[in-house]
Amino acid sequence: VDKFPGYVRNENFKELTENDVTYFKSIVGENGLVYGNEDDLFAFNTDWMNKFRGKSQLVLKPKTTQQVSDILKYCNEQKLAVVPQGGNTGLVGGSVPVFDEVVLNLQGMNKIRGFDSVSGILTADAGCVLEVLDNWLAEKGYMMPLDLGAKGSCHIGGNIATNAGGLRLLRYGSLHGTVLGLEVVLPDGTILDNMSTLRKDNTGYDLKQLFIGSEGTIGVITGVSILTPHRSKAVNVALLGLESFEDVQKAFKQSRIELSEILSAFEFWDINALHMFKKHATPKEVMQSEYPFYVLIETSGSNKDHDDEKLTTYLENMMEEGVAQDGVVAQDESQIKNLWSLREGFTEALGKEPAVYKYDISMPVPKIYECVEDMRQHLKDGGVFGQEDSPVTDVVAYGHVGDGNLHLNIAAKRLDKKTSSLIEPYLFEWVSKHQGSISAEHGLGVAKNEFLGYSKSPVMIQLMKSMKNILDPNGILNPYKYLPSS
Ligand code: FAD
Ligand code: 2HG
Ligand code: ZN
Repeated sequence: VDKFPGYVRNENFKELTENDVTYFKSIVGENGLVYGNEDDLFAFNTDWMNKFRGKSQLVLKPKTTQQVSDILKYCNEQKLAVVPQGGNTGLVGGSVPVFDEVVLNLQGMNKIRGFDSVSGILTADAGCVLEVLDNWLAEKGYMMPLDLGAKGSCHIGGNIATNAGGLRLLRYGSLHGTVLGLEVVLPDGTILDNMSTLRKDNTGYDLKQLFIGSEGTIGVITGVSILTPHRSKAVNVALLGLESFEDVQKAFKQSRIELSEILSAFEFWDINALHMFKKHATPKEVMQSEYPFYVLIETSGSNKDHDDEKLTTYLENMMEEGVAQDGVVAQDESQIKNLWSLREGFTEALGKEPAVYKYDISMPVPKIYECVEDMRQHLKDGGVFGQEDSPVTDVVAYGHVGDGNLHLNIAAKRLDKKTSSLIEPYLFEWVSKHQGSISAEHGLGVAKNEFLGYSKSPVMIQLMKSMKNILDPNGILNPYKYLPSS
């Protein structure tokens, strides 16, 4: 399967030689690389969705910042293209090579560097797995400020490189706020030590911000300083069943008033998402009947009685006012886990479909479901959805309501040109018309880079290209991605 149709290898990049491999061995040692064996290389060449696959012959696994620096210095001099890779859970094809780029995988850089239990500031290597950090912090009464379904595999460096949002952004904010400092190796090998542990520092341009969400195109993140919140003593999770997206919005608006400071997540999914989950996994039954929409609400606070009372009153009000048709509160840890695993399980369930067109868009909250309904109708009108033999089998919606972030997933029997040309650029035009973003949290990679113009002006794109040229004049870092080719 040609996973990168239409791409042409940049002939300015050198092809890997035995001499190069010998040189890399002198940096990372025999055990610090994977070379030549297709089977061993497969997992590093293939993305999480099995949608994109490159042909790299070499994976390097440095253990120190100095090794990363030595590798990049050499690659830059030799014009060897490089793909930085974390846990390889990205959903836009950014973490795998397009052609024969060297994979620079950060999994060997997994040490916690320090923790200040007064301020809650954690410093760590970029290759630390998010869940490992979270479990480590749990013992100290703290938690990571972000959480996502891929926590067991994704790296904190990968999270920062993609500016991942996740399930609790509503409460703890974006990485642009919680990341206090970064250590980054620039494409020429220069180590940029910006590992600040200060909450406040208004001295000069805030350079670290440039690397948050830069998807490995201007530097390799090797170290992270991040502000972590206290782990809440009392956590509640409730599930609501609702009739309409109008009601989802009412429930959200009211949750901000009634649950206010203890609200830590407000997630939604539609009945199609539930059916998709049920098709590929067995959820623990939590509600007797099915509803067109579901909302998962999490509260996190310091006083269980206080939180219980608030949540119960909120749920009673929602039921009395007819906003929610049904509501349950998880009674223990395992029920909380079940509800979250249902919400976090849609991506994996969809991954079991023969093909999925995946979109991650943001827009004003009232527009979210209009977008889904419009797409369903558009695909029906286009003759690819709604009949027994249609290629599209379902249009599934879920997402982070609190962030105005919709995950629109179009399941299909196969990927075909007619369907994809009906979806793109139609969807991006729709999003742009409603002042939205074509990529809310997953980034651009190779899946969305050519459509950047729907979310950013020509002046902004030109400035981005100029910045890329300043930092990476040879264009060795993560080529063919992120910025539009023309
Ligand atoms: P990778 O996939 O390895 O890399 C992603 C990008 O970052 C690539 O461009 C890569 O080149 C670059 N990169 C990686 N590490 C570095 C580094 N150290 N320095 C420089 N560049 C680097 N995303 C969300 O925002 N919210 C979610 O809720 C969410 N849920 C997910 C659930 C599932 C089941 C899955 C599979 C993915 C989900 N994602 C989500 C997408 C994804 O962005 C995140 O999983 C994560 O942030 C990627 O981290 P990673 O370490 O796997 O990075
Ligand atoms: C989520 O919120 C992730 O579950 C993945 O961002 C979204 O599968 C998706 O499209
Ligand atoms: Zn998400």
